[in-house]
Amino acid sequence: MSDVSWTKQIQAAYTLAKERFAMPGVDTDAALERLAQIAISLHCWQGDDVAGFENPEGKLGGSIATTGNYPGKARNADELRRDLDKAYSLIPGTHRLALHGIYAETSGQRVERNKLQPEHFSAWVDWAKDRDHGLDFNPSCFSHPLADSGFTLSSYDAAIRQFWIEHCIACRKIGEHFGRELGSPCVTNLWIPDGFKDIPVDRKTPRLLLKDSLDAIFAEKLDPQHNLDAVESKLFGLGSESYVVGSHEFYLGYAVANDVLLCLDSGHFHPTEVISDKLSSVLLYVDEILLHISRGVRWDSDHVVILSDELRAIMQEIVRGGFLDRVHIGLDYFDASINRVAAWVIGTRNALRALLLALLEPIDQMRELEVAGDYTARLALLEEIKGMPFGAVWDYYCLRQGVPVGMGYMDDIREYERQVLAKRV
Ligand code: RNT
Ligand code: ZN
Repeated sequence: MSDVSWTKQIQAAYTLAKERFAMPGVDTDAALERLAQIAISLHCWQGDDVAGFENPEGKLGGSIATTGNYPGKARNADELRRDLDKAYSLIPGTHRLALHGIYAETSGQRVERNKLQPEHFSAWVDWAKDRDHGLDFNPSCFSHPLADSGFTLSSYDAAIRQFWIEHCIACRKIGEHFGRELGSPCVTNLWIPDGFKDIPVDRKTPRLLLKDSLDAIFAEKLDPQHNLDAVESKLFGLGSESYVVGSHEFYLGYAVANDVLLCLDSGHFHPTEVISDKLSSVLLYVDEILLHISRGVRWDSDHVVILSDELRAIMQEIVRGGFLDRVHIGLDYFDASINRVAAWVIGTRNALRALLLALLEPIDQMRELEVAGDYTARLALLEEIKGMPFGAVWDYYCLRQGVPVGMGYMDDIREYERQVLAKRV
Protein backbone atom coordinates (compact mmCIF):
# COMPACT_ATOMS: atom_id res chain seq x y z
CA MET A 1 0.00 0.00 0.00
CA SER A 2 1.29 3.48 -0.84
CA ASP A 3 2.09 5.92 1.95
CA VAL A 4 -0.71 8.21 0.81
CA SER A 5 -3.45 5.61 1.00
CA TRP A 6 -2.06 4.26 4.30
CA THR A 7 -2.26 7.77 5.73
CA LYS A 8 -5.79 8.19 4.37
CA GLN A 9 -6.85 4.91 5.94
CA ILE A 10 -5.51 5.93 9.33
CA GLN A 11 -7.35 9.22 9.10
CA ALA A 12 -10.58 7.56 7.98
CA ALA A 13 -10.35 5.03 10.80
CA TYR A 14 -9.84 7.88 13.25
CA THR A 15 -12.90 9.72 11.99
CA LEU A 16 -15.03 6.63 12.62
CA ALA A 17 -13.44 6.04 16.02
CA LYS A 18 -14.03 9.64 17.01
CA GLU A 19 -17.74 9.24 16.29
CA ARG A 20 -17.88 5.98 18.18
CA PHE A 21 -16.20 7.47 21.25
CA ALA A 22 -18.48 10.51 21.09
CA MET A 23 -21.47 8.24 21.77
CA PRO A 24 -20.65 7.82 25.46
CA GLY A 25 -19.44 11.44 25.51
CA VAL A 26 -15.68 11.02 25.03
CA ASP A 27 -13.79 13.70 23.09
CA THR A 28 -10.89 11.95 21.34
CA ASP A 29 -9.29 15.21 20.16
CA ALA A 30 -9.16 16.49 23.73
CA ALA A 31 -7.69 13.18 24.91
CA LEU A 32 -4.90 13.41 22.32
CA GLU A 33 -4.17 16.98 23.23
CA ARG A 34 -3.80 16.02 26.89
CA LEU A 35 -1.66 13.01 26.04
CA ALA A 36 0.73 15.20 24.05
CA GLN A 37 1.47 17.23 27.19
CA ILE A 38 2.59 14.25 29.26
CA ALA A 39 6.33 13.68 29.48
CA ILE A 40 7.45 10.21 30.49
CA SER A 41 10.90 9.92 32.02
CA LEU A 42 12.86 7.27 30.14
CA HIS A 43 15.55 5.56 32.19
CA CYS A 44 19.02 5.84 30.68
CA TRP A 45 20.09 2.55 32.27
CA GLN A 46 18.08 0.33 29.91
CA GLY A 47 20.61 1.29 27.23
CA ASP A 48 23.67 -0.32 28.81
CA ASP A 49 22.37 -2.81 31.36
CA VAL A 50 22.91 -0.38 34.29
CA ALA A 51 26.69 -0.39 33.69
CA GLY A 52 27.38 3.36 33.59
CA PHE A 53 30.73 4.82 32.57
CA GLU A 54 32.62 4.83 35.84
CA ASN A 55 33.71 1.26 35.43
CA PRO A 56 31.74 -0.29 32.55
CA GLU A 57 33.50 -3.62 33.03
CA GLY A 58 32.61 -3.66 36.72
CA LYS A 59 30.10 -6.05 38.15
CA LEU A 60 26.58 -4.78 38.70
CA GLY A 61 25.86 -4.93 42.41
CA GLY A 62 23.24 -3.95 44.93
CA SER A 63 20.47 -6.49 44.58
CA ILE A 64 19.83 -5.63 40.94
CA ALA A 65 20.94 -7.75 38.01
CA THR A 66 20.55 -7.93 34.26
CA THR A 67 20.40 -11.16 32.29
CA GLY A 68 21.11 -11.62 28.60
CA ASN A 69 23.86 -10.53 26.25
CA TYR A 70 22.07 -9.15 23.23
CA PRO A 71 24.72 -7.50 21.06
CA GLY A 72 25.13 -3.76 20.60
CA LYS A 73 24.90 -2.24 24.04
CA ALA A 74 26.06 1.38 24.38
CA ARG A 75 29.67 1.55 25.58
CA ASN A 76 29.96 5.26 26.20
CA ALA A 77 27.83 8.36 26.57
CA ASP A 78 27.88 9.26 22.88
CA GLU A 79 26.59 5.83 21.96
CA LEU A 80 23.97 5.96 24.68
CA ARG A 81 22.75 9.38 23.52
CA ARG A 82 22.64 8.17 19.93
CA ASP A 83 20.56 5.14 20.97
CA LEU A 84 18.28 7.37 23.01
CA ASP A 85 17.80 9.71 20.06
CA LYS A 86 16.72 6.73 18.00
CA ALA A 87 14.31 5.60 20.72
CA TYR A 88 12.75 9.06 21.19
CA SER A 89 12.28 9.35 17.42
CA LEU A 90 9.97 6.32 17.56
CA ILE A 91 7.90 7.45 20.55
CA PRO A 92 5.13 10.03 20.08
CA GLY A 93 5.46 13.19 22.20
CA THR A 94 8.34 14.95 23.96
CA HIS A 95 9.82 13.07 26.87
CA ARG A 96 12.34 13.28 29.69
CA LEU A 97 15.45 11.32 30.59
CA ALA A 98 16.37 9.91 33.99
CA LEU A 99 20.13 9.74 34.57
CA HIS A 100 22.13 8.04 37.30
CA GLY A 101 25.29 9.20 39.04
CA ILE A 102 27.36 6.53 37.28
CA TYR A 103 26.59 8.13 33.90
CA ALA A 104 28.93 11.06 34.64
CA GLU A 105 31.48 11.96 31.97
CA THR A 106 34.79 12.65 33.67
CA SER A 107 37.15 12.76 30.65
CA GLY A 108 38.97 9.65 31.72
CA GLN A 109 39.71 11.00 35.21
CA ARG A 110 38.62 9.04 38.25
CA VAL A 111 36.15 11.20 40.17
CA GLU A 112 34.83 9.71 43.40
CA ARG A 113 31.06 9.70 43.62
CA ASN A 114 31.02 12.05 46.59
CA LYS A 115 32.92 14.57 44.46
CA LEU A 116 30.64 14.59 41.43
CA GLN A 117 29.76 18.04 40.10
CA PRO A 118 27.29 19.44 37.56
CA GLU A 119 30.18 19.89 35.11
CA HIS A 120 30.47 16.10 34.85
CA PHE A 121 27.04 16.10 33.24
CA SER A 122 27.44 19.11 30.95
CA ALA A 123 27.24 17.06 27.76
CA TRP A 124 23.97 15.55 29.00
CA VAL A 125 22.58 19.01 29.77
CA ASP A 126 23.57 20.34 26.32
CA TRP A 127 21.99 17.32 24.69
CA ALA A 128 18.79 17.69 26.76
CA LYS A 129 18.54 21.42 26.03
CA ASP A 130 18.94 20.80 22.35
CA ARG A 131 16.12 18.29 22.26
CA ASP A 132 13.81 19.72 24.90
CA HIS A 133 14.14 16.71 27.20
CA GLY A 134 13.75 17.48 30.90
CA LEU A 135 16.25 15.59 33.08
CA ASP A 136 15.72 13.55 36.23
CA PHE A 137 18.45 12.12 38.39
CA ASN A 138 19.40 9.31 40.78
CA PRO A 139 22.30 8.87 43.19
CA SER A 140 24.06 5.54 42.46
CA CYS A 141 24.47 3.74 45.78
CA PHE A 142 25.47 0.37 44.30
CA SER A 143 28.12 -1.26 42.10
CA HIS A 144 30.88 0.23 44.26
CA PRO A 145 33.39 -1.16 46.79
CA LEU A 146 31.76 0.89 49.56
CA ALA A 147 28.46 -0.85 48.81
CA ASP A 148 29.92 -4.37 48.75
CA SER A 149 28.89 -5.05 52.34
CA GLY A 150 25.28 -4.70 51.21
CA PHE A 151 24.85 -1.51 53.25
CA THR A 152 25.28 2.13 52.31
CA LEU A 153 23.31 4.87 54.09
CA SER A 154 22.34 2.46 56.86
CA SER A 155 25.76 0.89 57.33
CA TYR A 156 27.02 0.40 60.89
CA ASP A 157 30.26 1.94 59.61
CA ALA A 158 30.04 5.74 59.98
CA ALA A 159 32.66 6.35 57.27
CA ILE A 160 30.64 4.36 54.76
CA ARG A 161 27.48 6.23 55.67
CA GLN A 162 29.30 9.53 55.34
CA PHE A 163 30.58 8.69 51.87
CA TRP A 164 27.07 7.92 50.62
CA ILE A 165 25.57 10.94 52.37
CA GLU A 166 28.07 13.09 50.49
CA HIS A 167 27.27 11.33 47.23
CA CYS A 168 23.53 11.94 47.70
CA ILE A 169 24.09 15.60 48.57
CA ALA A 170 26.26 15.99 45.46
CA CYS A 171 23.49 14.40 43.40
CA ARG A 172 20.81 16.75 44.76
CA LYS A 173 22.97 19.70 43.71
CA ILE A 174 23.40 18.19 40.26
CA GLY A 175 19.63 17.70 40.09
CA GLU A 176 19.10 21.32 41.07
CA HIS A 177 21.50 22.35 38.31
CA PHE A 178 19.58 20.24 35.76
CA GLY A 179 16.31 21.83 36.84
CA ARG A 180 17.65 25.36 36.65
CA GLU A 181 19.35 24.87 33.29
CA LEU A 182 16.37 23.17 31.68
CA GLY A 183 13.59 25.21 33.26
CA SER A 184 11.82 22.12 34.53
CA PRO A 185 12.21 20.56 37.98
CA CYS A 186 14.48 17.53 38.18
CA VAL A 187 13.17 14.66 40.29
CA THR A 188 16.18 13.32 42.17
CA ASN A 189 15.24 9.86 43.34
CA LEU A 190 17.06 8.02 46.10
CA TRP A 191 17.11 4.25 46.19
CA ILE A 192 19.57 2.17 48.22
CA PRO A 193 20.03 -1.58 48.20
CA ASP A 194 20.60 -2.01 51.95
CA GLY A 195 19.29 -5.21 53.39
CA PHE A 196 19.98 -8.71 54.71
CA LYS A 197 19.90 -12.00 52.85
CA ASP A 198 18.99 -13.85 56.00
CA ILE A 199 16.88 -13.07 59.02
CA PRO A 200 18.34 -10.18 61.02
CA VAL A 201 18.18 -9.89 64.78
CA ASP A 202 18.01 -6.11 64.71
CA ARG A 203 15.59 -4.58 62.25
CA LYS A 204 15.47 -1.31 64.12
CA THR A 205 19.00 0.07 64.17
CA PRO A 206 19.64 0.13 60.40
CA ARG A 207 16.38 2.04 59.98
CA LEU A 208 17.39 4.55 62.63
CA LEU A 209 20.70 4.98 60.86
CA LEU A 210 18.99 5.40 57.49
CA LYS A 211 16.66 8.01 58.92
CA ASP A 212 19.62 9.98 60.29
CA SER A 213 21.44 9.73 56.97
CA LEU A 214 18.38 10.98 55.09
CA ASP A 215 18.03 13.89 57.50
CA ALA A 216 21.62 14.86 56.75
CA ILE A 217 21.09 14.51 53.00
CA PHE A 218 17.92 16.61 52.93
CA ALA A 219 19.03 19.17 55.55
CA GLU A 220 19.66 21.82 52.93
CA LYS A 221 16.42 22.96 51.33
CA LEU A 222 16.60 23.27 47.58
CA ASP A 223 14.21 25.25 45.42
CA PRO A 224 11.40 22.89 44.35
CA GLN A 225 11.24 24.74 41.06
CA HIS A 226 14.59 23.13 40.28
CA ASN A 227 14.86 19.96 42.34
CA LEU A 228 12.31 17.60 43.84
CA ASP A 229 13.54 14.83 46.14
CA ALA A 230 12.01 11.37 46.03
CA VAL A 231 12.64 8.21 48.08
CA GLU A 232 12.08 4.69 46.72
CA SER A 233 11.19 1.61 48.73
CA LYS A 234 11.57 -2.08 47.96
CA LEU A 235 10.23 -5.26 49.51
CA PHE A 236 13.16 -7.51 48.71
CA GLY A 237 16.05 -7.83 46.29
CA LEU A 238 18.56 -10.42 45.18
CA GLY A 239 20.66 -10.99 48.29
CA SER A 240 18.31 -8.96 50.49
CA GLU A 241 15.45 -11.43 50.59
CA SER A 242 14.78 -11.34 54.31
CA TYR A 243 14.98 -7.66 55.14
CA VAL A 244 15.24 -4.37 53.28
CA VAL A 245 15.98 -1.32 55.40
CA GLY A 246 14.12 1.08 53.12
CA SER A 247 10.76 -0.65 53.16
CA HIS A 248 7.47 0.86 52.00
CA GLU A 249 6.37 1.79 55.50
CA PHE A 250 9.75 3.33 56.19
CA TYR A 251 9.68 5.65 53.19
CA LEU A 252 5.96 6.38 53.28
CA GLY A 253 6.43 7.64 56.81
CA TYR A 254 9.58 9.51 55.85
CA ALA A 255 7.94 11.18 52.85
CA VAL A 256 4.91 12.31 54.86
CA ALA A 257 6.98 13.58 57.77
CA ASN A 258 9.58 15.35 55.65
CA ASP A 259 7.63 16.59 52.66
CA VAL A 260 9.55 14.70 49.98
CA LEU A 261 8.13 12.72 47.09
CA LEU A 262 7.45 9.03 47.43
CA CYS A 263 8.63 6.83 44.57
CA LEU A 264 6.47 3.79 43.95
CA ASP A 265 8.17 1.17 41.77
CA SER A 266 5.59 -1.25 40.45
CA GLY A 267 8.08 -4.13 40.75
CA HIS A 268 8.90 -3.51 44.40
CA PHE A 269 5.98 -5.07 46.20
CA HIS A 270 4.72 -8.51 46.96
CA PRO A 271 3.91 -10.21 43.63
CA THR A 272 0.17 -9.98 44.29
CA GLU A 273 0.30 -6.43 45.67
CA VAL A 274 -0.37 -3.62 43.19
CA ILE A 275 0.55 0.05 43.28
CA SER A 276 -2.59 1.17 41.41
CA ASP A 277 -4.51 0.88 44.66
CA LYS A 278 -1.92 2.91 46.58
CA LEU A 279 -2.05 6.13 44.56
CA SER A 280 -5.32 7.53 45.88
CA SER A 281 -4.23 6.82 49.47
CA VAL A 282 -0.68 8.10 49.26
CA LEU A 283 -1.74 11.24 47.40
CA LEU A 284 -3.92 12.22 50.34
CA TYR A 285 -0.73 12.69 52.36
CA VAL A 286 2.13 13.49 49.98
CA ASP A 287 1.99 16.28 47.40
CA GLU A 288 3.62 14.42 44.55
CA ILE A 289 4.67 10.94 43.60
CA LEU A 290 7.31 9.51 41.30
CA LEU A 291 6.41 6.29 39.56
CA HIS A 292 8.91 3.71 38.44
CA ILE A 293 6.83 1.76 35.98
CA SER A 294 8.26 -1.71 35.73
CA ARG A 295 7.03 -5.29 35.49
CA GLY A 296 7.70 -7.86 38.11
CA VAL A 297 7.91 -11.48 37.00
CA ARG A 298 8.32 -13.92 39.89
CA TRP A 299 11.55 -12.84 41.61
CA ASP A 300 12.52 -10.22 39.04
CA SER A 301 11.19 -6.70 39.30
CA ASP A 302 12.49 -5.29 36.03
CA HIS A 303 10.94 -6.84 32.93
CA VAL A 304 9.99 -4.61 29.97
CA VAL A 305 6.67 -2.90 30.53
CA ILE A 306 3.76 -4.45 28.64
CA LEU A 307 0.19 -3.22 28.27
CA SER A 308 -0.97 -5.23 31.26
CA ASP A 309 -4.12 -4.87 33.33
CA GLU A 310 -2.04 -3.37 36.13
CA LEU A 311 -0.38 -0.80 33.87
CA ARG A 312 -3.85 0.17 32.70
CA ALA A 313 -5.11 0.34 36.27
CA ILE A 314 -2.22 2.63 37.29
CA MET A 315 -2.96 5.05 34.47
CA GLN A 316 -6.71 4.89 35.15
CA GLU A 317 -6.08 5.86 38.75
CA ILE A 318 -3.91 8.81 37.70
CA VAL A 319 -6.42 10.08 35.14
CA ARG A 320 -9.63 9.33 37.05
CA GLY A 321 -8.20 10.88 40.21
CA GLY A 322 -7.12 14.04 38.40
CA PHE A 323 -3.54 13.35 39.48
CA LEU A 324 -1.69 13.95 36.20
CA ASP A 325 0.01 17.06 37.58
CA ARG A 326 1.07 15.37 40.81
CA VAL A 327 2.48 12.14 39.44
CA HIS A 328 5.85 12.05 37.68
CA ILE A 329 5.82 9.02 35.42
CA GLY A 330 9.19 7.32 35.03
CA LEU A 331 10.19 3.92 33.71
CA ASP A 332 12.49 1.42 35.38
CA TYR A 333 13.33 -1.89 33.77
CA PHE A 334 16.35 -3.45 32.13
CA ASP A 335 16.35 -6.35 29.74
CA ALA A 336 19.71 -7.30 28.23
CA SER A 337 18.28 -10.17 26.20
CA ILE A 338 16.53 -8.11 23.49
CA ASN A 339 17.37 -5.07 21.40
CA ARG A 340 17.79 -2.34 24.00
CA VAL A 341 16.43 0.49 21.85
CA ALA A 342 13.34 -1.60 21.17
CA ALA A 343 12.98 -2.23 24.91
CA TRP A 344 12.76 1.53 25.52
CA VAL A 345 10.35 2.05 22.64
CA ILE A 346 8.05 -0.87 23.48
CA GLY A 347 7.84 0.03 27.17
CA THR A 348 7.33 3.75 26.62
CA ARG A 349 4.77 3.28 23.87
CA ASN A 350 2.90 0.94 26.21
CA ALA A 351 2.93 3.48 29.03
CA LEU A 352 1.50 6.04 26.59
CA ARG A 353 -1.07 3.60 25.24
CA ALA A 354 -2.25 2.88 28.78
CA LEU A 355 -2.50 6.61 29.40
CA LEU A 356 -4.50 7.11 26.24
CA LEU A 357 -6.85 4.28 27.17
CA ALA A 358 -7.42 6.00 30.49
CA LEU A 359 -8.00 9.37 28.83
CA LEU A 360 -10.61 7.79 26.56
CA GLU A 361 -12.84 6.51 29.35
CA PRO A 362 -16.42 7.79 29.67
CA ILE A 363 -15.61 8.63 33.24
CA ASP A 364 -18.72 10.72 34.01
CA GLN A 365 -21.01 7.92 32.94
CA MET A 366 -18.97 5.34 34.86
CA ARG A 367 -19.08 7.42 38.01
CA GLU A 368 -22.80 8.07 37.73
CA LEU A 369 -23.53 4.35 37.61
CA GLU A 370 -21.37 3.70 40.64
CA VAL A 371 -22.91 6.48 42.70
CA ALA A 372 -26.38 5.24 41.75
CA GLY A 373 -25.40 1.78 42.95
CA ASP A 374 -26.01 0.26 39.53
CA TYR A 375 -23.13 -2.19 39.65
CA THR A 376 -24.62 -4.34 36.91
CA ALA A 377 -24.46 -1.53 34.38
CA ARG A 378 -21.04 -0.50 35.71
CA LEU A 379 -19.69 -3.96 34.96
CA ALA A 380 -21.38 -4.02 31.56
CA LEU A 381 -19.91 -0.64 30.63
CA LEU A 382 -16.41 -1.50 31.84
CA GLU A 383 -16.45 -4.62 29.67
CA GLU A 384 -18.01 -2.82 26.71
CA ILE A 385 -15.36 -0.10 26.54
CA LYS A 386 -12.65 -2.73 26.20
CA GLY A 387 -13.93 -3.18 22.66
CA MET A 388 -13.91 0.49 21.69
CA PRO A 389 -11.73 1.36 18.64
CA PHE A 390 -8.80 2.58 20.70
CA GLY A 391 -6.21 1.34 18.20
CA ALA A 392 -7.46 3.75 15.54
CA VAL A 393 -7.00 6.69 17.93
CA TRP A 394 -3.48 5.56 18.85
CA ASP A 395 -2.48 5.07 15.21
CA TYR A 396 -3.73 8.54 14.37
CA TYR A 397 -1.79 9.98 17.31
CA CYS A 398 1.42 8.35 16.07
CA LEU A 399 0.78 9.64 12.57
CA ARG A 400 0.13 13.16 13.80
CA GLN A 401 3.22 13.11 16.01
CA GLY A 402 5.34 11.99 13.09
CA VAL A 403 6.39 8.59 14.43
CA PRO A 404 5.88 5.18 12.82
CA VAL A 405 2.42 3.66 13.08
CA GLY A 406 2.08 0.09 14.34
CA MET A 407 5.01 -2.26 13.86
CA GLY A 408 6.61 0.31 11.54
CA TYR A 409 8.97 1.27 14.34
CA MET A 410 10.54 -2.18 14.23
CA ASP A 411 11.70 -1.52 10.64
CA ASP A 412 13.60 1.52 11.90
CA ILE A 413 15.07 -0.44 14.78
CA ARG A 414 16.21 -3.29 12.53
CA GLU A 415 17.86 -0.79 10.22
CA TYR A 416 19.56 0.91 13.18
CA GLU A 417 20.71 -2.47 14.39
CA ARG A 418 22.31 -3.21 11.02
CA GLN A 419 23.88 0.21 10.59
CA VAL A 420 24.95 0.99 14.14
CA LEU A 421 24.46 -1.62 16.85
CA ALA A 422 25.90 -4.58 14.93
CA LYS A 423 29.15 -2.67 14.46
CA ARG A 424 29.74 -2.40 18.20
CA VAL A 425 31.96 -5.37 18.92
C1 RNT B 1 16.19 -0.93 42.17
C2 RNT B 1 15.39 0.31 41.98
C3 RNT B 1 16.11 1.43 41.33
C4 RNT B 1 16.99 0.97 40.19
C5 RNT B 1 17.56 2.08 39.37
C6 RNT B 1 18.73 1.63 38.56
O1 RNT B 1 15.48 -1.98 42.65
O2 RNT B 1 14.22 0.00 41.28
O3 RNT B 1 15.21 2.39 40.93
O4 RNT B 1 16.33 0.10 39.34
O5 RNT B 1 17.83 3.16 40.14
ZN1 ZN C 1 12.96 1.66 40.64
